[in-house]
Amino acid sequence: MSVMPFGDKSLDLSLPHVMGILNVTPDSFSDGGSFNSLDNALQQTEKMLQEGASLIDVGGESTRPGASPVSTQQELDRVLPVIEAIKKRFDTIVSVDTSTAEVIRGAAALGAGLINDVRALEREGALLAASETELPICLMHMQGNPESMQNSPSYQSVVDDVSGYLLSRVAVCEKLGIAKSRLLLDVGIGFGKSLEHNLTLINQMGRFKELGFHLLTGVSRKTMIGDVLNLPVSDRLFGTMGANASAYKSGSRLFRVHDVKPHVEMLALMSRIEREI
Ligand code: 7PJ
Repeated sequence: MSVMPFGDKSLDLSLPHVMGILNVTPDSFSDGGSFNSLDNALQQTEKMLQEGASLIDVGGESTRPGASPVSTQQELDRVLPVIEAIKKRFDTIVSVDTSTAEVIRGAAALGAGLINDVRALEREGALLAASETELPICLMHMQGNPESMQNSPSYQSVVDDVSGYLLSRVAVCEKLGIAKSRLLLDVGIGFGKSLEHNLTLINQMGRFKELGFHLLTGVSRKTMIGDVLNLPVSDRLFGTMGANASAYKSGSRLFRVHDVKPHVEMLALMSRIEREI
């Protein structure tokens, strides 16, 4: 057992868990913003929970390659009503996919259970805001920023560079009194990485597990799947599952996905088989 608190609930992270993606952006790349009304967001949440999601990840800032920044007010207006409605209606863990201090504070006040930050709390004020919530935090690696990160990503050694960065963010968190036990790590598939970088990071995910943190993987429908299979976003489920299965075998236990049911079933088998051996 490896139970981690997520706000008013907790998860046993010796078992795999699926985090369902709920984009509340009008321009999100793979679901085109079709869930950007409150009703649609709640319907999608209900479906993902019925399919076995353990958490719902609510994000109001598109971080797809080339995306333009969103104002704090816009992000607050998109995200907070959805979090409030989900917490009112469903008994689940809401994760907030944000880098913005005001959104972190607002989400925590409404009962969010996880801060998921693709900028690893580097944005002004985010570190302090996150520390004050006492919630768990997922620190993700990104090289550059969404506007330009795919232009020419380069590393000395992608595994060493990403793990060095994540450990440096862990150290900064610890300085502010954030206990290591509150932190999850994510290599940041697709965030300033070539196809080779992404493949290496998944191949070497065990190296990140050795750092002693729980790992989250976000590869759902991403460009790397399309690059390997030469398939559009709409046809990337099976490839996504292959990448997530590989990450599971290397120790990742949280999977941020669009397609909940196939992942819940795949991971149930992988986990069961692992325990029977
Ligand atoms: C990730 C994320 C990811 C974590 C996004 C997309 C882009 N959060 N938020 N990890 N990706 N922790 O879904 O394509 O990989 S947004």
